[in-house]
Amino acid sequence: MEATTAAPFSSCVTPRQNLSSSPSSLLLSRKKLGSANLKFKSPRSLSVRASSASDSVVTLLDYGAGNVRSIRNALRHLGFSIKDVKTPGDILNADRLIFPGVGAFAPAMDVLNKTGMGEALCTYIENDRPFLGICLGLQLLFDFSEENGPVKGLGVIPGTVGRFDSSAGIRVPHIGWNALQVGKDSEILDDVGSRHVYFVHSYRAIPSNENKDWISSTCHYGESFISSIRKGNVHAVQFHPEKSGEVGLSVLRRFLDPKSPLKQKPMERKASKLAKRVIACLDVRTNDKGDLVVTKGDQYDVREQSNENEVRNLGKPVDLAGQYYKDGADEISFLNITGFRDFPLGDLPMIQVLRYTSENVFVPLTVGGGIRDFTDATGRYYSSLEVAAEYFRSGADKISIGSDAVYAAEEFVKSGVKTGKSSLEQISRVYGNQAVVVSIDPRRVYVNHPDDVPYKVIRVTNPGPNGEEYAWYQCTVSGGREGRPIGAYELAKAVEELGAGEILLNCIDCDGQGKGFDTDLVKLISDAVGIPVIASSGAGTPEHFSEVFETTNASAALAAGIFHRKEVPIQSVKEHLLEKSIEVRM
Ligand code: 1PR
Repeated sequence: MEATTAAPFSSCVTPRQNLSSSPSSLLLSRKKLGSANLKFKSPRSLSVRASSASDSVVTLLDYGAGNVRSIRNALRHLGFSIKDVKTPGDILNADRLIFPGVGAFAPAMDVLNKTGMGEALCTYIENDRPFLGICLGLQLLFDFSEENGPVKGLGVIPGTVGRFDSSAGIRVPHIGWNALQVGKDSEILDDVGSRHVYFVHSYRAIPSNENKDWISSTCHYGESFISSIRKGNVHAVQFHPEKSGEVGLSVLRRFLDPKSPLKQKPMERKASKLAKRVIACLDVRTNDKGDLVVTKGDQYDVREQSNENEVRNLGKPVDLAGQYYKDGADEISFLNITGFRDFPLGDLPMIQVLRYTSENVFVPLTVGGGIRDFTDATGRYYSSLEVAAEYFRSGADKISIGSDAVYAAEEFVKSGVKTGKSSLEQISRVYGNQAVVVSIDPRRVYVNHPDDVPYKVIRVTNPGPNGEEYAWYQCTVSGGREGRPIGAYELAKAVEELGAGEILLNCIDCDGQGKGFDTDLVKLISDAVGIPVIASSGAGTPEHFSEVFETTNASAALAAGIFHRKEVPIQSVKEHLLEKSIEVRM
């Protein structure tokens, strides 16, 4: 059967570039194909899988807009070597091409148009060559995107990419593990079955009559959106296979080697919706001997109560992260807890930790600590963007900002003006808000009356030491050392405005206590903002996780001590949540 693309390829047409290498003889160049109303080649007619000599090479289109380290690591992990696209000819000559689009739609299209890569991509796809687009690499195939637009896309698939509608009561960005409704002969999704895969995006392609022939799966988040397309050898997915654990790796494997056997056993439980995430957090710092260790505080005090008063050492960061990945953590966070005083780019071991971890851990990695503008001892100035860029290059999927976000929020609350200059705003603008977490370190302050302070005050479930019925949550900086004149509520609302995509909500009072999350605080913040909130601090039992999910709108819950001390395995937490009918990824 010959399928026809309903839309002409007009938006593919860019000023013709000189292709530095000639197309393979098996490829029809766009010029030869000529007409705008091109017929899509039948799936098998031009299907040419790589010969055995090049079977282990995959061509990667990385136009330099962000972190594609994760996909590189996943491909290497699967035994493939990577050939980078340097010229449009490299696209035309590829045996199989992966396009992990990163960044925003408009700048990506700009690069594709200016370099001639867009046209080469269209030709490659028209010729039904093996192609896998990921995330933005799916969206760019459509006619238009509303992201800072409308902006014209490649026009391979008819339809539009638009922002999720948060007025429908959903949190945007869509972050986390969601279920697919897999349609016809998806091939690369054969192993996904009823499992969750990892999404992180604010824009989505909308299913329509015009593009229904392309759709191989949809996902539900407030509404149905296109989670993957397939026509012949051309595939694209909105989720991140390189961040979807073993299931995601099998999606990549099935694309690279369609004959590879199915690996996943059938699931007992069917994934049906966005899962609540369970996150393992590693507070990392150098101990007095100079080793980088995972440590853990009691209310942020990470030193042992012994004569030596040494930094508590709970293990090696890379080993522990690897273990938590195997145990089923949905995400792993590294917090460089002395980053506020030491310059993180001077902390090469931390960068190495990230690099090594990302080679074997295929769930999202967040790293925080010390993200701010900095001038080193030699007078060299580093912008916070450079610090974040180095973290992203080293394998982070998201960065988390603590102290610097407090200063930015204070300024914004005072002036009502967005300067665009804060680290939060700059990083969010360049990498997208889904890549920016704000970590809040609040401390509970009891008051007798709601009017006692100019901050949001709530009635607390458990009264204070002197019977106080109210409290506000004071934000701190420098690892809890300094209280600031802003509450967690005011901060959360401000950082959402400034471009945060997610909030990591700690609580100094509960940290390391094992008595449960501060559900008053988590409820306050998760009801105040429209971005996902991660509840943190105080987990001691699996029941604490179900409690926080049942009583608040938290999207994820994070713990440290109970996992490090092996008191509660991650799997026990998840099994308990399932028993309570709370959807989790298994
Ligand atoms: O201010 O941008 O340099 O970021 C510093 C980062 O380091 C912040 O995210 C801050 O939360 C973190 N941090 C600084 N000092 C400490 C400390 O403990 N002395 N750790 C610290 C914060 C809190 C949680 C912890 C949970 C769960 N750690 O992340 O993992 O409370 O613990 P639990 O399950 O054992 O109760 P910047």
